[in-house]
Amino acid sequence: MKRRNFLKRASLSGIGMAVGSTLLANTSLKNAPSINQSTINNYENFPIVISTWNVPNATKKAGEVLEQGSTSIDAIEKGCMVEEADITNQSVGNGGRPDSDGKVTLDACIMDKNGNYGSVVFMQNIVHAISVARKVMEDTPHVMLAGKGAEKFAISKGFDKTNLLSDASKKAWKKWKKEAKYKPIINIENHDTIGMLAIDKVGDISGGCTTSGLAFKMPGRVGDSPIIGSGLFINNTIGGATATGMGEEVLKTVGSFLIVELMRQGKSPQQACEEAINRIVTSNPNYKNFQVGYIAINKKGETGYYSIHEYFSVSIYKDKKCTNHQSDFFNKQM
Ligand code: SD4
Repeated sequence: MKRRNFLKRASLSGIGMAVGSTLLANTSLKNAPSINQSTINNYENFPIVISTWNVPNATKKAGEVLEQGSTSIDAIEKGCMVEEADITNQSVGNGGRPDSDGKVTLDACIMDKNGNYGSVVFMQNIVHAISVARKVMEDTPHVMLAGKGAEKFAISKGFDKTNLLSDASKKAWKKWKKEAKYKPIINIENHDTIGMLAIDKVGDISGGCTTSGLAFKMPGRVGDSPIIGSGLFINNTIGGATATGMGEEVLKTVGSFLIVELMRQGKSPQQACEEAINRIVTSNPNYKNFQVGYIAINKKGETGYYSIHEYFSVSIYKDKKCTNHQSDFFNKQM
């Protein structure tokens, strides 16, 4: 091809020559991320993964998947699966705490670099809700499947039926039942819904969120975690955000979408997370009684995290290392 024609084609596709052949080889033009100079400069810092709570195993797993050159969506699925399979994590997947009837019901969602989204809500008997959410995204014309329909779909896709109620969670439920007080307050110190955001080696962002929801919740209750814009939102030209904590408050403020929009307006991930927490505490005087935590990442790979109360933490995979960090928080007078 003559040099003049090559240059013309490169500029028509919106991809500058500086991006290099690796990116061109790995990214179809249709799916190409929005590229500007600041993102190109940061490619050497990628991949990056950030997760809610101290989940080094899951975060490291996602990081390792990315180091091998896989896509961010693969890393999200593989990373989240680690916590879903961990029976000692009583907030996610197998071993999650049940609802007030003693049934473990899962919510999960996943979102890719092209804005595609899949979720399952109120799904029982299947360990890897994140993988079922991905199948909803990739293999159906829909974005969300609920309850028995989600379970039936999962089984049709080859997922095994499993009793998700562990002995520890059954014991906790029996103890709770003795008091029989319905008080949907998320405890501040100890809950580990996993929200995860990842940038792969070519700078594409995906995210996922998976949970068994509020412990001993009303049967049928669905939180923020599987809801697009609330528990998770990704815009591959801007960044992504995900949430943990009292889902009702995240839903009312559409927290993750808000954070991504604030980043679009120029806020850093940290400033955007703080503003989203601010929206909750200024609109709900009851904020002292519940926790919400947000994490965010932008296209440059900058991260942010913030919560209402103390004890929120995050795991970050960067430079081939996974580290845990305590979050700064709003309610310092408590
Ligand atoms: C929910 N946001 O169902 C979830 C709960 C959670 O750590 O994040 N727990 O409301």
